[in-house]
Amino acid sequence: MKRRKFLQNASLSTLGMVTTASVIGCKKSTENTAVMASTNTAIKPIVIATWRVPNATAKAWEVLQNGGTALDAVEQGCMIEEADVKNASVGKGGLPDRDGNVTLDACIMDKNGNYGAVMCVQNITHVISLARKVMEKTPHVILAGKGAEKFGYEQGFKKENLLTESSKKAWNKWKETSQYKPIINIENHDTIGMLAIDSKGDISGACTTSGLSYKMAGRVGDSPIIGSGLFIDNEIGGATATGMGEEVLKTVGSFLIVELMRQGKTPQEACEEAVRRVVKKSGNRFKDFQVGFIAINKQGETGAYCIHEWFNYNVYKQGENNNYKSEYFNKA
Ligand code: SD4
Repeated sequence: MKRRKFLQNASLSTLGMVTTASVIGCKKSTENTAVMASTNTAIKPIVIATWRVPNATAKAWEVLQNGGTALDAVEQGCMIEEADVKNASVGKGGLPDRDGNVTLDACIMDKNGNYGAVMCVQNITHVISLARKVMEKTPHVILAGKGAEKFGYEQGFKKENLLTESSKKAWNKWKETSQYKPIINIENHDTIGMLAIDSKGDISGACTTSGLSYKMAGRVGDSPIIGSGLFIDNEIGGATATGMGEEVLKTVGSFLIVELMRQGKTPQEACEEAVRRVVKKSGNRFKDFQVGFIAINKQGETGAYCIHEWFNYNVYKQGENNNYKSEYFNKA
């Protein structure tokens, strides 16, 4: 029995070695080959994150270089943006809803497919860590609003006012017209979705945001929702989203990308297909909103695609932390 298992494993890994090269460039592959190709030529460790977030990817890289897990890396990387008051879309300093309340959404997924999320949380900066606590310390996967906040304080999180002077000023200015019109790429840096592969080849991901600025009170976007703002399958890869959450939710974009990669698409091809689905579903409305995806597969290949120009993303691999401009759909 033992020997048979050994032989099975041996033949699988041999097959993996043979197929790795072909799988990378191959459009169609079976589920098994995608899984088996995972361990040989993979680029690892590696971190990829939405927007220009070099400090966040550097932190995640540091964790990985020190032998840390992908889960620790994505959590600690995202915490950098949550604490940065200059990032108006994440954590402390995030722009508020219409009533002037900063409400945060976040989720995290580990290599075993475990998931934890919080949504509409006030007064706690590091909601990515709170999401991890939900995943690790509760029988649930999502906590919302007051319940999430209460759980946070029980877990030792500090109560903080997240509305900074400059966010308050921006909100007051917005109130002069109270016009609600999402603006494409309003920030140079934005919601952070991060994916990482550690030195063992395991994948995790995280996503954290203050959501759309001046949203209705209680509004939740894609970022904390499994399969929409983030999805990880350690056999295949991971994906995460930024932009108009309502549109990402309607296509369950991140799950779609991972499933497309399972069917043999590269991360780039999968991101492109997901954006095309979002666009198609929207009729002509896509002209007024942005959606961007990034993805990684088990080999450490990455992809990114968005609707409109100027979405960008950071990749830290082989000792280099670079920002790249994403390819985009709307060339009109
Ligand atoms: C949301 N997807 O709440 C987030 C917002 C975002 O870049 O990503 N902005 O809809």
